[in-house]
Amino acid sequence: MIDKLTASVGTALDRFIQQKQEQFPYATGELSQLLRDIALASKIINREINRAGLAGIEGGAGSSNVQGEAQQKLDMIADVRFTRALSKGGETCGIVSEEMDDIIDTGNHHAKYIVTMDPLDGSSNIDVNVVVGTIFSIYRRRSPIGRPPTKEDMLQQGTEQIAAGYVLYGSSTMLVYSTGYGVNGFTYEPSLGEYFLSHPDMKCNDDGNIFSINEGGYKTFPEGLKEYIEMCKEREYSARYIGSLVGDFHRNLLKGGIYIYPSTSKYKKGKLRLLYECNALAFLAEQSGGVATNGYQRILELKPTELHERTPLYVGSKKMVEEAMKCLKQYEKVT
Ligand code: P6P
Repeated sequence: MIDKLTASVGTALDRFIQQKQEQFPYATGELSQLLRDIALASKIINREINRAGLAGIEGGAGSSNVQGEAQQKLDMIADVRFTRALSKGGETCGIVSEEMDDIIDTGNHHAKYIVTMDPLDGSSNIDVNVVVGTIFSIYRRRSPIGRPPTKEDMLQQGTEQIAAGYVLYGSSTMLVYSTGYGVNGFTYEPSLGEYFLSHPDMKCNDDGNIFSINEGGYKTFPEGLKEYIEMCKEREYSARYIGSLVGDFHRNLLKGGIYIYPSTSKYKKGKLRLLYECNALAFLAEQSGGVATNGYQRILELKPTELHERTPLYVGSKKMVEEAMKCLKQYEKVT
């Protein structure tokens, strides 16, 4: 059993990745390089975001993605930056991105990994200077090495993830990721252009008193969910909703809490995407002691059938998610 690396706070990301790799005698370094490629792209995007107001790159790009959602200029910039970094890095044979309808073939057909990503989640918040994030998952390809990536490579359930993480472009920029041996958080020092370990071995509190949900859709919520929300209010929990998934998830990871995006009248299957939003956060939630479900089933065990399919998401502190599920189930029996 690989014991968790207890690297000291302040360890540079590069050193940390190297130390972790050395714990695996048969590691060939490809995953390490892929993580470095992601970190590099995030540094470039961080710079773009921080100057968005001055560089005329705020606002809509005048196009929409496969979901019919208006794309922001920075959505497209982030998509290009990540795709370019992963293609040039050589360790990824294919990418699924929220911003592109089909699989992106990087041309690296001898690479053994694929990446699913939301290059810039919550990008509409940039114009109002609110936190945004990048979300990514890494899987081993299933198709034979040497050929183009296939849909089968991409439609893997979340339990197959080799690694997953997010970048949070907030009051500070952080990279939080897991390779299946716990969750570690790194804070970016722009003057040095490097990430440093700031949050080793992150743990999600078993319980919490923060609930994150857009109650604008309350009228159309499942009845059991309404019951859970009323219970949170009875207990005078804090309602916190940034409208940026990575920001809400990160706060709940640090302080305890639950984030819910249920099925609504507008999004029957929920708004969030399974392949490049929910699976990654579910992986991190479980790796830090939390829980992630669609209200009934473990997110990581959902079998994807479409690249851009959506799912309801209940994620965060174990006791809070389990209590919400109990309300959903109890109410279901009644109706
Ligand atoms: P609503 C951003 O568009 C996003 O995908 C998540 O980051 C965020 O949590 C959610 O949608 C916000 O959606 O319907 O509350 O505006």
